[in-house]
Amino acid sequence: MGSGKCMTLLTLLAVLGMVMVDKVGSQNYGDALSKCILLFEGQRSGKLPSNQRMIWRKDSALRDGSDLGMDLLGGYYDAGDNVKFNFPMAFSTTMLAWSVIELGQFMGPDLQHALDSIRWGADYLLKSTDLPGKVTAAVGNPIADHNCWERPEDMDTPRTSYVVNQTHPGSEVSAETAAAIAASSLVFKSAQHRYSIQLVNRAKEVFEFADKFRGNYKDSVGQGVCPFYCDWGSYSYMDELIWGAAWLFKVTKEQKYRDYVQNNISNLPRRVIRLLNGELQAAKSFAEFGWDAKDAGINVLVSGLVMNSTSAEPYVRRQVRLQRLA
Ligand SMILES: *[C@@H]1O[C@H](CO)[C@@H](O)[C@H](O)[C@H]1NC(C)=O
Ligand SMILES: *[C@@H]1O[C@H](CO)[C@@H](O)[C@H](O)[C@H]1NC(C)=O
Ligand SMILES: CC(=O)N[C@H]1CO[C@H](CO)[C@@H](O)[C@@H]1O
Repeated sequence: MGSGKCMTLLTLLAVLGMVMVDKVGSQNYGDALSKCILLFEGQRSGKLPSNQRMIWRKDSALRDGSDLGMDLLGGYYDAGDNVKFNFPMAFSTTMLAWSVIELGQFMGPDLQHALDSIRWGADYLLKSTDLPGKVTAAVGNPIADHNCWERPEDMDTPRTSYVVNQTHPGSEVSAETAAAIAASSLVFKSAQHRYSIQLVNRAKEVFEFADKFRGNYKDSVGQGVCPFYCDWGSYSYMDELIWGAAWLFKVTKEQKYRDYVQNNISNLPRRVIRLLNGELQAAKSFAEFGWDAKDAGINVLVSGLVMNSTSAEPYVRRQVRLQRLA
């Protein structure tokens, strides 16, 4: 693929961008939220269903996973690129599921589309964890992919599969995948009971793998995910493990998951480390919530679970230094 085609696309987008800036004036948040859910259909990878609303999108990446003898069709492309990064994809699925659990009753006709989006993510995450002791971390060589901007229907860059396992673990991607699958099981609990049970059972297995074989996936699959979606820092996966346990407690009510949250929450690193302008920088994580920092999300989720309990509260605490007054 020559750079000429890429340049033309960029120019076209720049022009479109200028036209659009002109139109931003009305503030129809309902419409914006509907389009946020529609966006997930535009990002779909694999074989598209007949009720696909963005009809200019076609089937793509139909051999994903074949390099490892796996079926990894489906899921979502990351952003403007055609890589499937499982870590942020799982986090998006968790958040879609949490939104439907809390606010689905207010979503009107978009509820069904939101459910379809969760199912599209959950189905792929089930495939990603189909082999015991392995969790898919990404599909598509990111360097080759980022070097040329092609539409997924035409792409000819290597669709390498990156997988973590027992000797090359990845607790952040595995625990977030467990969280996403657990949260999705709650969404489908009454309408699709058997699917929901399948999801709960898988979430438990994946969480156990994440906890038992600890490590950062950047040390296992390296350039398959880094520097794009690395979770930097030592024990940077601890927040995903606690977040995963909190979701499993919400879904199963099993005491061992609550104990896990309670016993491990004080071990959370209090800083997130990021790559900013080519340099690693530390920031406080207490009030943050995003794909690589779960602290504030853990507190909101856990507060709903322990509201009426009298035992010690399993919250992430702001770091307070006690000083002895002279
Ligand atoms: C885990 O993955 C690594 C690297 O991909 C591979 O070399 C190793 O053999 C795998 N281990 C197991 C137990 O599958
Ligand atoms: C806490 O107690 C209130 C009042 O009895 C109840 O409505 C609410 O559902 C309880 N919350 C939880 C998380 O158990
Ligand atoms: C690292 C760590 O402290 N892990 C502990 C988390 O909590 C469980 C009990 O719920 C312990 O078994 C782990 O050792």
